[in-house]
Amino acid sequence: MNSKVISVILGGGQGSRLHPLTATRSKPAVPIAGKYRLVDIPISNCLNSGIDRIFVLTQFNSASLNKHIKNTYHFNVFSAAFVDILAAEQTPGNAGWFQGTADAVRQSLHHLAPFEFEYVLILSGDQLYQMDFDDMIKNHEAAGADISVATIPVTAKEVPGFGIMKIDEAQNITAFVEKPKKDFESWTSDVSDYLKAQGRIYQASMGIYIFNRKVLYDMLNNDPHTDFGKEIIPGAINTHKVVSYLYDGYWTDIGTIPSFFEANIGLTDDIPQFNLFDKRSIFTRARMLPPSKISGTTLEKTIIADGCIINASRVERSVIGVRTRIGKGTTIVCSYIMGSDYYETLDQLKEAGESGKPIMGIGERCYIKNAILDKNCHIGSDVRINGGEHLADGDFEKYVVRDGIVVIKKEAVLENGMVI
Ligand code: ADQ
Ligand code: ADP
Repeated sequence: MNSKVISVILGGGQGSRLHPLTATRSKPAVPIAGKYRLVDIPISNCLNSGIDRIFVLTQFNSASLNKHIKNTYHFNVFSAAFVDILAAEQTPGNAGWFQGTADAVRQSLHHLAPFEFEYVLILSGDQLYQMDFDDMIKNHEAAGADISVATIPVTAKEVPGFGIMKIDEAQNITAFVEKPKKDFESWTSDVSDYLKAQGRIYQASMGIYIFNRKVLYDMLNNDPHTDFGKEIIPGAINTHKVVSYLYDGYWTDIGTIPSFFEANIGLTDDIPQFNLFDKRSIFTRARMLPPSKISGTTLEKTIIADGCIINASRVERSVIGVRTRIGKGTTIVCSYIMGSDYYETLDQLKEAGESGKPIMGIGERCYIKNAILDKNCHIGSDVRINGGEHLADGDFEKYVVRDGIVVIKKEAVLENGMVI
């Protein structure tokens, strides 16, 4: 295990871009890929890279995040490993929430101080990728860097969403601008013909940083700025050796509803860009669920988690999460069904059948397309959810529409025959 590095995962600000999935939970606890939670991705990358001392910073402390971390990442008495959640807290010296990414790390420095380490690895909590941080650390050491920034080539269309940089031949970052909205043509970099052909001619920050311990403490204690991308990194290139670590694997942001949706549905591709079937495990809670039971269903490019009971007619290009029940005659296309936190008992199911109240899961003869169903939804029979570009964005009592994707809120009850 790497005794030189402590990792800090930025678990999220208010998470408003993932609303309503973050209405009752903090962003790191949002379920992804049918059985994981967002925070499992950066934590697994750390563990697979030999980094086993991890802090997760979050703006609010949710029961589901605490429970997930507590039940998943337990280490034995012979190891110094830990995954600790640090929620924004009021202290005598600080009355409020984290003001930004750097401020969140600044307020957490006193929790890191007692430990022995040389580097702090700072990660975002809302990205999907598999990366060997050990290689980035070696690059950092070989370059004699004070700070390293992981870098990926992007297209002009993507530029306004990223910190864009100029790099010299020795991989030093010589200029950095955060999310330029226009007039960024002069920020192109020299890239390979392969990348040029894809239009990926700008070098972007992935929001993944390594700081030398003293550099981080000095900068955050002496610089009042609150954000890494806007202030700390652009300022540091004039005063420190800031080096780029070029990354060429799959990496995507999952911080918005459309990108979160695409990332989940992308897992159903023949050869997904993010490979769950890899010798590097993605860790998550071991739930001891029964195997899924499927009857009369045509399945096409679909991922099904444990503990489901599926009697649908057809499920296509979808991700079906833990404990999902789907009734007969139902069709699901291009959707992410998160599943349920628990099973209803046979008595509850019988009672629901008699009263006509939809049971937890999805009823019979439904049609669901371009949708995300949060956990514990009760979708009645003959319900039609037809997401797509024809739907305008909006926030309703039981669901939200974002870029044509219908997001059914957690615990929502959709009565028989409801049409969206
Ligand atoms: P963004 O991702 O847009 O850009 P930001 O919104 O600051 O930057 O979020 C970075 C990460 O920190 C996210 O995971 C976010 O949820 C989390 N975060 C934000 N505020 C937080 C807070 N107060 N407390 C805890 N966590 C918080 C950054 C860089 C760009 C870079 C992109 C790559 O600023 O330069 O290109 O990441 O995605
Ligand atoms: P997951 O499998 O998603 O990690 P859990 O199995 O831990 O989730 O359950 C998630 C939440 O559901 C927990 O807060 C748990 O207390 C709650 N839960 C479990 N059983 C029931 C139930 N019968 N009724 C209501 N909530 C329940």
